Amino acid sequence: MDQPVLVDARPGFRVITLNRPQRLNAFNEDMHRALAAALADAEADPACRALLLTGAGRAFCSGQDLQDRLTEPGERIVLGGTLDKFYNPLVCKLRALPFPVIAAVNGTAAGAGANVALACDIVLAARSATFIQAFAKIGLAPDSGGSWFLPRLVGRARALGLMLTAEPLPAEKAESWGLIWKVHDDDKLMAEAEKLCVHFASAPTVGLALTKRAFDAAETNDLSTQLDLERDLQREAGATDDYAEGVRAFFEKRPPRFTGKRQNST
Ligand code: T3D
Repeated sequence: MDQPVLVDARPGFRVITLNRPQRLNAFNEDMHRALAAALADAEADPACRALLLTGAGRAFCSGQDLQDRLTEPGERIVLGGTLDKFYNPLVCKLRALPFPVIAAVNGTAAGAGANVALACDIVLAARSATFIQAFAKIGLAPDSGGSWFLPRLVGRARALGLMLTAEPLPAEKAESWGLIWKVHDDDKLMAEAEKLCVHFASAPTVGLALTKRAFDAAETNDLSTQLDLERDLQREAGATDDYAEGVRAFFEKRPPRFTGKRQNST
């Protein structure tokens, strides 16, 4: 049987591919478990300094596998358990990983699939890709962070429009609305995403992880709390070998050699 998730360990980063193309990479429990294991494995590897998440075939991910939600007439299903067990921890993990996570949205990203992409730090999309908040089409409310990410990224009017109509948002519009970072031609997407990972594989990883933490905390902090946090995070960043190397390299007029080490050597 095909693996629901493929992992390719490259020098300094990993490529994780959702691999249920016959269902447009819809999430079932096997794929959730495999993805959680792949993320834990990447996090535990000190050599992993970036992660690329993409989908096999023509889609990124079509959200929950609806085959697992088909009921007999009159039968009702209790939702929420899968969110507690899988989707919510997945979104939190993607945000908390101590290195940049890049989504390469190679095709349709629908329902939870769209919101898992938006939970990544940098979202790149193929020109032909679309983002669909598909929940309204089947009588559901948003999940996997959609009601949190969308209004923050594109404002309430556009967010609610997307949610209530479930209209597909083409990648180019997603880019111009500020939902995602960049669009690339379909045949260039993976090369561009990998180029970014190669860049992050020699970046000052701890500083980038602290940057993620600052941005996450800023969602709820007031300015003075955030200023205090920035001070504390800067203290941590300043204690890294990479900061010392960055300053030395600046004065020696050469490119820095960042190790990304999560613990400094002194
Ligand atoms: O625990 C919980 O359940 C709560 C959590 C909910 C999280 C969610 O994600 S809810 C939202 C679930 N997702 C959707 O509602 C999207 C369903 N899919 C679509 O609307 C369309 O497939 C797309 C817009 C994504 C793509 O359309 P199109 O025309 O390009 O492809 P298609 O022909 O509809 O799909 C191709 C095949 O994939 C098809 O199978 P077939 O007919 O060739 O055998 C289709 O059934 C299958 N497929 C697509 N999405 C899903 C799926 N199979 C199962 N689950 C899917 N989500």
